[in-house]
Amino acid sequence: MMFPTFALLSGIALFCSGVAAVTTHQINVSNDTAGLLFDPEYINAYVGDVVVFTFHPKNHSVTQSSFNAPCTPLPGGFDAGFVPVALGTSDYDLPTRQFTVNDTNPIWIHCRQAANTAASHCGKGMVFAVNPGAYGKFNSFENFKAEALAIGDLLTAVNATM
Ligand SMILES: [Cu+2]
Repeated sequence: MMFPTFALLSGIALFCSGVAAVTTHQINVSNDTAGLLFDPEYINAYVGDVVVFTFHPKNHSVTQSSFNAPCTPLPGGFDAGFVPVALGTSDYDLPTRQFTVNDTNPIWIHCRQAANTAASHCGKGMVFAVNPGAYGKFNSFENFKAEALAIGDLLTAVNATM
């Protein structure tokens, strides 16, 4: 009588260990004070995890770019488009967009509002990443954001001379 019970229990254990837990990551796009930021700025995620973006006022995008060109949309990449949100919108009514992580490669994201102008949100550091390189690696989130800010500085300088 003991053997069937044992077999059943071990079968349950195998089932549990074989199912990867899917995590849902909640990301704020801007905040209550209209900050040009993603919160958190980056996450580490597994294949199958879902990344949900909640849009705060005023008007932002979640647009995939690349490490080498943080503020340029990646051809064929993920792009939520612009999601305008009225000031004063209740937290319960904030719109969301989401995507599923398909591999463990870094995913680089920016807001393309006011692209290529001195007001570029990306150029002011509104960038986000999934699975960036670790701190100190060439492809760290810190280096990605620094490059976005450098692009912003350049756009501001160009604007000042026109
Ligand atoms: Cu923005």
